[in-house]
Amino acid sequence: MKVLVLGGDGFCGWPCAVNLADAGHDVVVVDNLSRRKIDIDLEVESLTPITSISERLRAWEQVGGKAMRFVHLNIAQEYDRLLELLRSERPDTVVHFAEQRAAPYSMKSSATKRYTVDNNVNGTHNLLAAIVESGLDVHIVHLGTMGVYGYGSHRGATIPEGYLTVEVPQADGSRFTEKILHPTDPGSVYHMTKTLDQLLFFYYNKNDSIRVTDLHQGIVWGTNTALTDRDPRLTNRFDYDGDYGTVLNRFLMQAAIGYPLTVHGTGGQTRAFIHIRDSVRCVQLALENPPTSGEKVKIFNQMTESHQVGQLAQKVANLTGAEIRYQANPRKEAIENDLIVDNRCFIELGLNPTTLDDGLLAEVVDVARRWADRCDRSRIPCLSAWTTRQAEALRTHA
Ligand code: NAD
Ligand code: USQ
Repeated sequence: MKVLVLGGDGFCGWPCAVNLADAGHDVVVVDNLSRRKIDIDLEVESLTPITSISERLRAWEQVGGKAMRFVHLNIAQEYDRLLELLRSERPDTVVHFAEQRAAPYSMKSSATKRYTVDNNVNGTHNLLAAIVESGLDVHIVHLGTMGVYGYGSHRGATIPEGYLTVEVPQADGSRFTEKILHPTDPGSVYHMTKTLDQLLFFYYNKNDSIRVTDLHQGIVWGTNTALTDRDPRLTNRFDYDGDYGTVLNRFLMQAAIGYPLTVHGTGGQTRAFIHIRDSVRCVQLALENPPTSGEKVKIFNQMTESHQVGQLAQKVANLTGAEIRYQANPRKEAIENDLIVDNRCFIELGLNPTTLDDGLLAEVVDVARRWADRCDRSRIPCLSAWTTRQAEALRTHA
């Protein structure tokens, strides 16, 4: 298949691109390198040293990988070039990772809120409009988030894969049942953009029969896959800072450098997780099992397990001897929540879930120890507060 990987230089996109090339697909990586520029603005770097995109692609060919091309393009701002790219490449599938993906970054200031909305919503909409204008039958595989369902109000119910069956009462007392998009409950401006993406897909699928698979992915942990491990120049990024680092990788990295594990609030927040190797595998499964013509948007819950943040910290502490430090929560989020998730679609397609075993956790600690001297400890605290109330709590408990 001919595949465009939008955001193919990023944490999830890069291992996905090499995996698809390795599986024999004809891959074009499309990225505006904005993630690398945000690192420069924030004065922080990936814990692992990452090479430039051209060096990555050269190294990939030198280790025998099927060649990939790179197109530097901003999908949110360069509509005409995006349309031209679709017309010239005529892809079977576009895998769409190209969004600003950090909740804390999206909540830093009104400038980062506006950037996140402009970038994510325009990017997704440009892609949909360009596919319609090109007249091509392209399958979009989009990386969405488990966060669209929200955390806190499920009251023990299992979260279905995208659609909820509801009963609607009528004036005469009768009821009819309907399958609707699961109600959304975003917890940050970033998560809100993903709920807007979901609506864009719903509309373009209904109006123009665009084929879409929307992957509601949990928090990705780990760093490399067998393919990015083939050569140091292929190494994947490892975000650890308070804006871009995600919880489990942060805990593992903090344990590696002897920094107390930063649990927000009580640690009662439950979240869904998936290892980077499974994330890559899921994207391939979604791409190779597209919706049929006229089928409604396929929604898969791309996660393999749920954990409470405090229990994760305890697990990492047991493994490494790290200290745990509970801190004021910079986020406005439920103190505690349950999370029961249906993920049958991927299991039925053959996913064999990688779960949180000690060996894999230790592997991440080893990577972090190896690059510990690249860590800037001053960038570890999460300082992006959701409201002035959280900002005040951070100041008082600092
Ligand atoms: P990332 O920031 O590492 O990668 C995103 C890539 O997209 C970057 O290389 C960036 O330069 C590029 N990009 C952003 N805006 C662009 C634009 N307008 N035009 C072209 N390129 C653009 O993020 P990631 O962790 O790889 O996440 C990828 C996708 O997966 C995101 O959409 C994110 O919401 C989703 N996701 C990530 C996680 C996670 O834990 N990392 C979990 C669930 C879902
Ligand atoms: N948390 C801590 N300590 C930390 C960092 C985070 O306790 O040092 C807590 C947060 O308060 C939150 C939870 O851990 O309750 C998860 O935070 P996170 O930063 O790991 O994840 P999140 O902000 O939800 O975002 C990440 C990705 C995003 C993706 C999302 C999937 O950055 O792109 O969409 O995970 S999900 O969480 O399933 O919505």
